[in-house]
Amino acid sequence: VRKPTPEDKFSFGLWTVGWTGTDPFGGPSRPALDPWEYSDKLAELGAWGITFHDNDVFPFGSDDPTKKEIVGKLTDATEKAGLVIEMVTTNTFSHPVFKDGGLTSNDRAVRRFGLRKILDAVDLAAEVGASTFVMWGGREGSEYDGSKDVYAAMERYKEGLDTIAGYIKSQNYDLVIGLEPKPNEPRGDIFLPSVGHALALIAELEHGDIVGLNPEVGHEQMANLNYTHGIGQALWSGKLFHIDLNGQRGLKYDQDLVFGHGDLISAFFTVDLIENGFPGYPDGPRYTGPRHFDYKPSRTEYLDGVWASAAACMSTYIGLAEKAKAFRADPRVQEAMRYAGVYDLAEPTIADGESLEAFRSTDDGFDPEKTAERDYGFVALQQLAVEHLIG
Ligand code: GLT
Ligand code: MN
Ligand code: MN
Ligand code: MN
Repeated sequence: VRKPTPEDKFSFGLWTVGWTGTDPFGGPSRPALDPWEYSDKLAELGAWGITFHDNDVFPFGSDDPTKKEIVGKLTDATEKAGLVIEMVTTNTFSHPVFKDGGLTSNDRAVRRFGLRKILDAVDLAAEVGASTFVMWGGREGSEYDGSKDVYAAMERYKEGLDTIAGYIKSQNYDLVIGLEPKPNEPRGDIFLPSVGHALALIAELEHGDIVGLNPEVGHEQMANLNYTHGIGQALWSGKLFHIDLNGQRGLKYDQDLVFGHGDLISAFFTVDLIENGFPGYPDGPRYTGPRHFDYKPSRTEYLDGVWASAAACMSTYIGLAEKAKAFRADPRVQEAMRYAGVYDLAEPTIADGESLEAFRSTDDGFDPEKTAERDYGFVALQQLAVEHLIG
């Protein structure tokens, strides 16, 4: 597989390579570096951009001069390395003050503090030239149904999001918001557990036009959902603003594995959709944003393993993109797709200008028994994908 270049638009969260291995059962298994040490190394590996939470860069509670100094050091380093800071987000989950959430905490003083912290991070995002502002509400939720008024929580979520989106507009910031769904962990149940829930909340917002999604592979898979379908529907809704690529093996804790180290065939079709678009719509909607990795180098790895795992994310993506191109270009695949009716689904069911009356009374000799004998050949099509993948 070829080496990554900035044209690939690969980006990484500072918290990904920066994860020191701390988990609920043990402390760090490797040292924490300075933010610019991570960005320098990522640039060297061929990444195009980085992303971060406010507190990946400066500690919670830092005063303004401290923030300015540290952010300045980081932006100097990214400029020198030719890296883009494409996304910024807020940490409203680590400090215990957020143990019941930031925007939907039962404690109003916490909500007011959380919203101020998020607005500060919006200013920071604009200042460093980010184009997306991600919001993962990891602590928004509950363990016990009796502890949370869900109606009120949705009201407060909406109030918070509209305040933030309205502020972005009032400042003319070139920023959109990407909501990141997750079903659980760290809360027993997190609000906006899936792509669909987030889309439904966005539809209720006053400033929903600049609010979309940042779906993560593993988060949909933790809910036993299909990631490729999730981003497909988000694309159809015009709401796929950003993506978090990683790997997850089945219904367990959030593994944040290297992209492709979970469900490889699902990763193949994810890349196929991102790179090649919808088969029936050659000029249809495409995701053109960053290929952003949100993974964790396993706790067993020391620093060499950290860099190897970051390189692996990019290498896997490039390899799958090459395979997906070859898959779509293969005449056998095109024939199998035709046989399967994949392209036919793009044709409207009722013809243009056909009245409902005419439609309902048409007897075009349709024979359900005969048509039920149709062979779709989906298995053969899938086998061609597998052969491309392993071949
Ligand atoms: C945290 C979470 C990720 C989110 C990050 C953005 S923070 O690491 O597990 O999935 O994308 O807030
Ligand atoms: Mn995750
Ligand atoms: Mn995570
Ligand atoms: Mn994520």
